[in-house]
Amino acid sequence: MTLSDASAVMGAAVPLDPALLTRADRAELLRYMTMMRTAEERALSLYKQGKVPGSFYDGRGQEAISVGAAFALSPRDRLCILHRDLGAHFVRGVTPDRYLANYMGRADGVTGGKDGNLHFGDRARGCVGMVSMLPDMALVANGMALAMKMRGEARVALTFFGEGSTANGQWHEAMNFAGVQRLPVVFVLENNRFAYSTPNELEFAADPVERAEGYGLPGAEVDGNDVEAVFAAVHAAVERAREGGGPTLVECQTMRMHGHGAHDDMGYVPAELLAKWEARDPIQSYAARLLEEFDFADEEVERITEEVRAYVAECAERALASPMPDPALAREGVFADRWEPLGDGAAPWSGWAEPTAPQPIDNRVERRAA
Ligand SMILES: Cc1ncc(C[n+]2csc(CCOP(=O)(O)OP(=O)(O)O)c2C)c(N)n1
Ligand SMILES: [Mg+2]
Repeated sequence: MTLSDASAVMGAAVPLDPALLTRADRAELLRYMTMMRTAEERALSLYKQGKVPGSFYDGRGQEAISVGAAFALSPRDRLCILHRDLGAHFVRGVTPDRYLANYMGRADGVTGGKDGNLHFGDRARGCVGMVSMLPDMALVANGMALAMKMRGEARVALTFFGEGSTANGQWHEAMNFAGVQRLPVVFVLENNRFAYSTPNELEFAADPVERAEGYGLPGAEVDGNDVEAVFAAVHAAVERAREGGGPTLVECQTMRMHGHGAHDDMGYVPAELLAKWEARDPIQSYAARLLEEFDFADEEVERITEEVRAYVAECAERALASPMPDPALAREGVFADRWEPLGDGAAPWSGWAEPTAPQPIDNRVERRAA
């Protein structure tokens, strides 16, 4: 089994049809990964300037996972996004100015200044606010998936979590319940080799993907630094869930290229390990692949990078100009005082068209002509 061959571990699942991603989609995949990297670099520099209260966390090296996975969903699907998955927020339509403003605790942040971190979800875009206790978002995703199943909707819930989360009891309950109920849920596991300073070999004796069978669901293992491999595996899992086939655990092998947070110098990570993964950088390797395999010109790739840099710089100016929140609003929105459905957002990714489906909601996506 090779790490990049999702179809090998997915058994009978659909291998990635290369035509499934258009040229425009491929440019978007690169754009979103670059946007995540650039926005996080900018946030880190704001943190170092003392403009971010508290601490700072990023997903450097893991951009292919959140972008590839979120790209495989359609607008009416639902997401539980965690602390290394900024790319998924961007794919759903959160903009870097709102992300940067959030980290600085400003009024225009996604939480309006209530959280100075990544513990947010943009409800309007179908994303649930992050639950910090790990991996409780898996239980939230199960709840949404159960509701979708009970209503007969062809929709899917997806949640991310790190490999450290798989050692917590809640994780076992989530897997078991999803398996028993055949829930339309996709579990995306980011194995970035560490939970804080604890390495894989001290985390588990059996890799989590090998446990999937014990819960009665398929496990897929993919190269988490290959955005198309992640897309392929998650797309197959999403289609399976949508058709009533139940949950899938997709383990993405990757590396956390920064410390747990900006306060962590990760002196415990062997230099050779970092060097090995640095050579497999998801953004650089995808840019090279676009040139070699998909007939992109150097200038096109450079233009994407330059456009993203300029856009993130503009967004940073807007975030810095955002005022501090009005203290009178501190207690508003803390508890729900009315029922509000999650929105479907205006997910701006190309290629995936929302079907004009009759009730019950059938969210199967159809390809637009390339
Ligand atoms: C139940 C619980 N215990 C401890 C923490 C503190 N904590 C936050 S992130 C983290 C490490 C999680 O590691 P992993 O799941 O591998 O995710 P990664 O940070 O590597 O992406 C811990 C222990 C928490 N959020 N929830
Ligand atoms: Mg981890």
